[in-house]
Amino acid sequence: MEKKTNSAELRELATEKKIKRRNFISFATFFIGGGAAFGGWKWLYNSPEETAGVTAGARRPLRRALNKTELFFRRIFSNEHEVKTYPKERAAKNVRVNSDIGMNNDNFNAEDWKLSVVKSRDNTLKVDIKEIRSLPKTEIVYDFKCVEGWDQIQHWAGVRFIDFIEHYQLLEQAGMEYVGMETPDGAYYVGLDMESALHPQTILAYEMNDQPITDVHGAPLRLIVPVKYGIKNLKRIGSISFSNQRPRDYWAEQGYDYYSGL
Ligand SMILES: Nc1nc2c(c(=O)[nH]1)N[C@H]1C(S)=C(S)[C@@H](COP(=O)(O)O)O[C@H]1N2
Ligand SMILES: [Mo]
Repeated sequence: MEKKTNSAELRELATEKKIKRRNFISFATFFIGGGAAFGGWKWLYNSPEETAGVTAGARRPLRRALNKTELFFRRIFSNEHEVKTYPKERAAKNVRVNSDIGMNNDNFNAEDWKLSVVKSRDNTLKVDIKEIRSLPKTEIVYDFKCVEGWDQIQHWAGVRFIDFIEHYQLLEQAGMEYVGMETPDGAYYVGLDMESALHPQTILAYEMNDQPITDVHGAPLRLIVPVKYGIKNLKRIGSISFSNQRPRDYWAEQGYDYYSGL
């Protein structure tokens, strides 16, 4: 009887100790873990901002993580991945007009517009719209998506960027990592990774619904890059350049994702 009580007591004591130990462990975990989280946050908070400008000054380690996921997605959505296309009848007749940055320049004259293709620092190719229209034409009907939350099935036609590259023998330039495009006045500008620029569905478009592109939609030539959100689809292209550094990008400077892929 005594013995039983003793052993029962012992067991009780042992359980109590276990509970205490557990409590200790969970408290310790809480404090150490919490401390680590706080330390981690402070580390992130105190780590240097990357150079402001191109990516709106995200903390460097965060940007590294973002760049890693970006690379991951770039591999998945390689050029074998094509966006869904639709029959022409599905295309919107009233095509939505969004923003018009870089398109209110009174000095702009569509008649003497020429596309500047910067081949190197002192070699810029000038191409007029007639010449661009004489290149092989590609059409696409797909769901255009804006980050603001709307989408619309639209019909565009023009020359595939990859065909343009081949025609003007810009393969050396296409070996670089990025393409930059800007409006003639330089007020709107985008940077594109080369994979997306050379994607088989990426076109320099001069027609919408079988008609020359209207002013508000980016006459005489705009970018249609279906693997990206609308923000990257620059209207009224003035110049195209190539580089291994990220070209400046209007919305990335405001904090939007540089890649902006779909
Ligand atoms: N030059 C220029 N291109 C631009 C823009 C702009 O403001 N200026 N807005 C972009 C955005 S946010 C979208 S959604 C599409 C809209 O094209 P749309 O007006 O033909 O619908 O153009 C893109 N290209
Ligand atoms: Mo947009």
